[in-house]
Amino acid sequence: MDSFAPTKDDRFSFGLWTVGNPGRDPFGEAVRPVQDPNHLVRKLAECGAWGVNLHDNDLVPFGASASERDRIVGEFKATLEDSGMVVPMATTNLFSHPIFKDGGFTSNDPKVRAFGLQKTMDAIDLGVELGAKIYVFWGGREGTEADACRDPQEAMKRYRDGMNYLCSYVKDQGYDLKFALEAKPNEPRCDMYLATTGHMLHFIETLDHSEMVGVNPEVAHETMAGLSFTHGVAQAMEAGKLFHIDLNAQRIGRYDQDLRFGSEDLKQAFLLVRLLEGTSGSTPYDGPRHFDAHAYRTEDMDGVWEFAVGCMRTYNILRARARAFDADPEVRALTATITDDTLDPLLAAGYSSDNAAALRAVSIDVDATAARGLGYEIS
Ligand code: GCO
Ligand code: MN
Ligand code: MN
Repeated sequence: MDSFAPTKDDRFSFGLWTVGNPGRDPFGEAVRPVQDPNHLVRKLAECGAWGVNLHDNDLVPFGASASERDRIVGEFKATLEDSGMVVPMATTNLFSHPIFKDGGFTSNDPKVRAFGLQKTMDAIDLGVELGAKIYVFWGGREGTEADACRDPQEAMKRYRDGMNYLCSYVKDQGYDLKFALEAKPNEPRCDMYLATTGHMLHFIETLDHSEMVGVNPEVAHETMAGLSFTHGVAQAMEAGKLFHIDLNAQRIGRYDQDLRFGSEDLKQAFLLVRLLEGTSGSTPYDGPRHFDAHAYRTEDMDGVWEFAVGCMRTYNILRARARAFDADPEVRALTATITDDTLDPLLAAGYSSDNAAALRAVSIDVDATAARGLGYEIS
């Protein structure tokens, strides 16, 4: 019995575009055949996954007729039912079709912006029909190469108008759906707007219905920018804005590698799982554990399923390690809160002129405090 084998209780999900990725890259053709979405769902269920996520066109081809759409969706719903799988998240492909070559919501052309909204409203209807509660926005083409083509301030306004429009659409339909915005610094554009989770967190606060909008941070994207993913996720959690997460692996300073979770920078992966699981005592993340990763291009479909199980097992192994770490008496002693009977109440009371006078009157032994070793180096 493999105690790290994934189960539905772990709430692991994969995008259809992840395990279905045929391995095409800018330099080479597909190395694996295109997969039927229904087959992918059944295989994911066998592997121990709980959910499957999709872009509109991962399931319904671009330009499909209404009757074709309904037939495809009907068959997919039957497959979900049979395999006991759910669709926790859905999203729109606003990057593949040439019409989006210079952006969807931020394009200079009102026809493109209008088409982006039309396509997204249809895709929201599809996601809700399949049971999705979270709707992701990754602005794959929202950015520039020729940066003088538009005032980046105007781009922010258009992005905001698009989000406000779609929030109102969801409310008007009475859908139980939240939005999660996914940042990326570059690729496929030279520079993308709203480049990091931090940018997103501020942007969200400028929206009309900010309460229904959070973030979908991705390991690879913050790491591309050389940032601490764990810190970005922690800030989102503390703000109550971690609605979804894209787990994978990445080396700093490269193209978006979307590698198997835990296959690079194990320490960051460990710290991330520790944070999400709240093993140090903080409030855990309660959303889906979603993998937005691709199997190496060296693999056939057997390798893809090994990769999928590997993502989930790695998470479960790291969760066990995080629990053990935070239960370790040595770790507990090192991370225990330092208490001070005089200073704690004074700091907690916040500012008033009396409190400030009392605080200033406390004599702190600066040299002794600075000289104390913290003991983080353990051999
Ligand atoms: C990428 C992105 C995408 C999005 C997906 C869902 O860099 O390719 O991470 O995979 O996550 O489009 O919005
Ligand atoms: Mn990515
Ligand atoms: Mn992603």
